[in-house]
Amino acid sequence: MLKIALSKGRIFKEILPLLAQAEIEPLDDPETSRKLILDTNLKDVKLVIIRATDVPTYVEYGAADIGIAGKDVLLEFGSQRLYEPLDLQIARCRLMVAGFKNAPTPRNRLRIATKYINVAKQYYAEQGIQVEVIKLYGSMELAPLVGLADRIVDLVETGNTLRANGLEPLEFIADISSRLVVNKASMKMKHKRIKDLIQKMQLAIDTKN
Ligand code: PRT
Ligand code: MG
Repeated sequence: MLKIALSKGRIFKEILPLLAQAEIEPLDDPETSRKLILDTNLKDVKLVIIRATDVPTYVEYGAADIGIAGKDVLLEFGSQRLYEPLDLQIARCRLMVAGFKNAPTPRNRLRIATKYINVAKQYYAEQGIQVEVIKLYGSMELAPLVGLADRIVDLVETGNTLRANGLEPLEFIADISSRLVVNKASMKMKHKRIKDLIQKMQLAIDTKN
């Protein structure tokens, strides 16, 4: 059995063609089905549908052999506990610092609101800037508008969400795309099956680009 953990939404939509190249087709649509474990055309492959931020945890503990997760999620989770053999080059965006363009320098420590607290702390530590990082779970753009934070660290694709709230991207942190991650024990125990899957997906990515 091979269990693949992934989130619904943009990652699910964009991974479908790559899965198809690996001859894997889900039998249900996670947007309409309430099932959390989806069967596929292959008896020995199941898709486990979970929150994007939970994917690395499922894979670390072997509840899924393989996961599909954004590099943003993986940077925040840490890279030591999983293998990351493949850049799927889907769901691309950038991790940025954003805020008001001409905001005055705050008197006290800069306050940063984000769901990426580890990434934000590391980014500012590397520059020797003291910041106070505030953990949020969504709608980061709101924080500067109501005076909760001076800046945010968030994903930017078109920049429309920032602009609609009077904010601008200020500093680049990282290019983001989705990655295939593998549980360390699964990589050994199911090596042939997983290597075959990676090769087929790699080929699909190369032909697409
Ligand atoms: O929604 P939920 O809380 O369940 O989880 P999630 O938001 O983490 O999941 P989802 O499906 O929204 O995103 C999954 C992954 O897609 C992320 O982890 C990223 O790796 C990737 N991705 C790519 C993005 C975007 N592009 C993106 N634009 N994830 C989120 N956004 C959001 C961004 O946070 C901001 O609110 O879209 C908005 C910005 O878009 P623009 O085009 O207005 O700049
Ligand atoms: Mg979302």
